[in-house]
Amino acid sequence: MLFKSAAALLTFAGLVAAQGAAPAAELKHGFANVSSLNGDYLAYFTFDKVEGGMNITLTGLKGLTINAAVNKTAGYEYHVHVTPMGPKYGCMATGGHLDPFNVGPAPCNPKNLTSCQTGDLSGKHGNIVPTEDGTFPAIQYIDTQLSFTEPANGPMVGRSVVIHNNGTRIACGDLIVEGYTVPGTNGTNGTNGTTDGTKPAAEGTGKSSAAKLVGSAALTGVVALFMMAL
Ligand SMILES: *[C@@H]1O[C@H](CO)[C@@H](O)[C@H](O)[C@H]1NC(C)=O
Ligand SMILES: *[C@@H]1O[C@H](CO)[C@@H](O)[C@H](O)[C@H]1NC(C)=O
Ligand SMILES: *[C@@H]1O[C@H](CO)[C@@H](O)[C@H](O)[C@H]1NC(C)=O
Ligand SMILES: *[C@@H]1O[C@H](CO)[C@@H](O)[C@H](O)[C@H]1NC(C)=O
Ligand SMILES: *[C@@H]1O[C@H](CO)[C@@H](O)[C@H](O)[C@H]1NC(C)=O
Ligand SMILES: *[C@@H]1O[C@H](CO)[C@@H](O)[C@H](O)[C@H]1NC(C)=O
Ligand SMILES: *[C@@H]1O[C@H](CO)[C@@H](O)[C@H](O)[C@H]1NC(C)=O
Ligand SMILES: *[C@@H]1O[C@H](CO)[C@@H](O)[C@H](O)[C@H]1NC(C)=O
Ligand SMILES: [Cu+2]
Repeated sequence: MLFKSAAALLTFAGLVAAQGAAPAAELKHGFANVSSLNGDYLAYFTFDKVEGGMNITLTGLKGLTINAAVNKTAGYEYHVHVTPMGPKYGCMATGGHLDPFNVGPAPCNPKNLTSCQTGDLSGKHGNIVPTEDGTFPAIQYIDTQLSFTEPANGPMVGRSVVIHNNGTRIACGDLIVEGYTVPGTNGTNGTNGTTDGTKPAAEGTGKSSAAKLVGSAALTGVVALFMMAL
């Protein structure tokens, strides 16, 4: 009798654990439609999970001309920033660079990824440098550090992408990952750069607040499952 109920309990616990551990749909695709307040600057990013990392493309560039660049040799920098913009606050609300390994703002050496903040895409793969005639080479590469699920304290869900001109944030957009809802947004997808993105800002190092929220949301889910089961 005792054994029976213990076995039943174990089976039950296993079932609950299996349900609790069952992941939502696998996160495979994301995008960020990046723009400035007035739409003068546009860029479309896609992020696809592939073998060995994240396949990133950058297309549809508009307005990021060589003449508009403060440093015409350097062009434009861009990064994954820690937080989404939210409905009102624009590029200034995006925090610093995604940096789960606490690398800090020292220059990134692309030949030594340990020296690079995970979100420092232009540091690792090169800036956006327009050609003299105002066109852009299509940008596509595989980043080996970015992941929708790793590391646990700083995956790239619930983030944003920001383009800078000599440091100044000029355009941004929330990073929307299909199958993932940013905690606290009640199922909405956030916004693109529809608010002021023109003010300069110091770059900080970004640690994940979203990851904590994800963690507590997952915990809430497990607790809810237990409560439902009991
Ligand atoms: C930004 O969002 C607005 C409102 O949702 C939409 O009309 C516009 O097309 C978006 N812009 C880009 C560049 O995605
Ligand atoms: C993002 O941009 C793509 C490419 O222009 C467009 O097809 C899509 O509707 C946009 N999505 C949102 C949410 O603005
Ligand atoms: C990455 O994306 C590009 C552009 O869509 C595509 O041509 C390429 O095959 C992709 N690479 C992998 C490994 O899926
Ligand atoms: C402009 O960018 C180039 C290439 O990144 C750099 O070597 C140079 O120091 C920059 N110029 C200024 C004035 O910051
Ligand atoms: C790579 O960068 C890290 C962090 O800046 C540094 O500690 C390490 O010495 C570098 N490795 C090489 C081979 O340069
Ligand atoms: C460009 O950035 C450099 C380095 O941060 C800064 O010293 C310089 O004043 C900036 N130039 C302009 C025109 O803002
Ligand atoms: C969340 O969305 C649901 C369904 O659209 C709505 O009924 C509810 O009021 C929303 N809650 C908040 C806090 O916005
Ligand atoms: C969020 O964006 C994704 C990708 O475009 C879309 O599939 C999903 O329906 C959107 N969800 C909401 C609540 O707008
Ligand atoms: Cu940035």
